[in-house]
Amino acid sequence: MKTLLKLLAVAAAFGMAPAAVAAQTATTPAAAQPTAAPPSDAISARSQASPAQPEEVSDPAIANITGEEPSDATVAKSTMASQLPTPTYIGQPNGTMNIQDQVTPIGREAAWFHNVLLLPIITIISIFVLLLMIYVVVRFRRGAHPVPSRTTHNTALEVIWTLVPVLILVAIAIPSIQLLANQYSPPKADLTVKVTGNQWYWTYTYPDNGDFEIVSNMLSDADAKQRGEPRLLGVDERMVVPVGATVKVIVTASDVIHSWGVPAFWVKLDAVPGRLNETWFKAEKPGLYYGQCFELCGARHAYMPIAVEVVSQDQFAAWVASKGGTMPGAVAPTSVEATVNSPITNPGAAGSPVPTAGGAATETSPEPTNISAGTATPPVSSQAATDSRGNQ
Ligand SMILES: [Cu+2]
Repeated sequence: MKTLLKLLAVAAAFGMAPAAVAAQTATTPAAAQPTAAPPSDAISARSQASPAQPEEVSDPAIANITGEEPSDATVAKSTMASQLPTPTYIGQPNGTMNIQDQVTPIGREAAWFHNVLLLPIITIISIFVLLLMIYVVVRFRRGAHPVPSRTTHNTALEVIWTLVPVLILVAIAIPSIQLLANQYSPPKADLTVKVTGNQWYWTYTYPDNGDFEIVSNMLSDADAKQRGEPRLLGVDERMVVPVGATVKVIVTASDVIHSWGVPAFWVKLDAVPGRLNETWFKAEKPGLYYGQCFELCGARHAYMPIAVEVVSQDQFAAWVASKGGTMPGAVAPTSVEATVNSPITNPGAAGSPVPTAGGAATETSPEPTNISAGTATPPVSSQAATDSRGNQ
């Protein structure tokens, strides 16, 4: 028995632990990072038949991740208050160690994978190895155990320490590969948004809705405070999408590599100049969701936040009309133009149709007062020069 314990201890310290850790590192990044390759139609069709992780499994696991709904006061002065109802839910870092509450099917599946499977396995293995090492150090120190054992083989033990890591790997691999397959298998897109990273702001183009473009700059501290938005996360023009719609996101950049991501959607994708990367999300909860540029892209990398507002279909149609766009297959209501103002940050552009020519993009550029009061206010001419449509 002593021999068995000794061998088990040595095996755990030098054999099983690295194997298990390797399993984590081998599977986690692949599962966590949606990548760029466009899925084939065949895979898409299959994905619709096989839904993601069941909600009843994942919901309890993530129900207590954040638990903090923002107070009404926080969002009372929302940027979009003039035309869209105040967001009732805000996805943003909340100061806890856990990942944000997930509002997409993929996000819930991935959060379940992380919280229910990976984290317990990592914890159990780490504690097990730690205890074994403490035991070995104490029990077999020279003073207590002067004559070492010369045992070299134990068939049963060798079978065990081979099988257990294999089973652990299989238990991780099956949901991991399923998650990866689901990420690569988006349902048919209801809406396409092209996201372009620029130094240091984002532009969003809606090719399905008249190809209008909005320029999204971070709010200055003063503006953010005035509107009740979080510092360094609030923007003057949010990306707006309808709730429950499958949104295809085409991500690119005009200058250097950026990375567009919204943690609450479990979406993050590099924005590479000259390349169109694709991802998708399906937000199932109306609200306002914040993200950041996730790639070190220059001096103001930290000051190009992302804000996505998820609204009802009607509100989305009204917002599209306010930007001069059209809904596919529908005539934009003309009355909206009179009643719907552009977000309060950009009243000058309200109601004016977005020009289609790339060179005229200066008309849609934000007013200078909308941009943070820092020294790095991007000149209007540079925004026109980096118009995403000019790169196509
Ligand atoms: Cu960036």
